[in-house]
Amino acid sequence: MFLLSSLPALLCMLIASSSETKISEEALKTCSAITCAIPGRDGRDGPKGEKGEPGQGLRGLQGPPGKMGPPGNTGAPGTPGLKGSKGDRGYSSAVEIKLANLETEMRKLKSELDHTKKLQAFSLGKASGKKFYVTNGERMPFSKVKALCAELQGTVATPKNAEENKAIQDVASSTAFLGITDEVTEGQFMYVTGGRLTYSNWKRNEPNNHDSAEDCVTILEDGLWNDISCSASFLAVCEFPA
Ligand code: FUC
Ligand code: CA
Repeated sequence: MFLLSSLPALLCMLIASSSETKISEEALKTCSAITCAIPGRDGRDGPKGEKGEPGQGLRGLQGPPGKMGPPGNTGAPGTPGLKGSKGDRGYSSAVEIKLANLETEMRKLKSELDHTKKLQAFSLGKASGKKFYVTNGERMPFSKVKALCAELQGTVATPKNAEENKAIQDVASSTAFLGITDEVTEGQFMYVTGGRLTYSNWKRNEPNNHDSAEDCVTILEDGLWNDISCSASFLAVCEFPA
């Protein structure tokens, strides 16, 4: 009696439990015909479990490298590098060749000028480190003498001591103008290049400002000085620096 009545229920339970989550329609048909205990719906998901221990299985092989990432931002400039070694001379440009030729030519001209100056100094009896005096042998008023000497980049001969006075006397074959006047203040002789006299070699009773018209100075053949009219004509002697 027990076996007969309990068998369908047992079957029903077995069928119903054969599917874990869903009860098959077959089971429901069977169950509807008999007294059957059907399981309730599944409960809600429980909370997430803690992370498990790493697995014991073999690790897979390393995969291929990933794609290259985008380029990064430009970095700050680095410190300057060391100075490089000197380069070779390279080829001269046409301009450099011309410059080199000009420099060679200039050296030659300088050397020739040096030689010419030595010859000139010798011919003029010019001593080393001493001023020298040159005349063209012409007579002219004082204003013309000044202009001529300036044109030659010199000044009118002006003795500052006995030695220079003698040198001018030797160059001058006749009375010559000196670079001295009292044109600014009567009786106060000055160098035309500026400044009061520091040396004089006046002839006796000179300067006398004869006829109140003598503002210029001449060196006579004996080397003595006489004041004279600037508009009279006398030898032009120019002076050049040592
Ligand atoms: C003397 C000089 C004058 C002028 C006259 C002829 O009186 O002082 O400068 O030479 O002679
Ligand atoms: Ca005089």
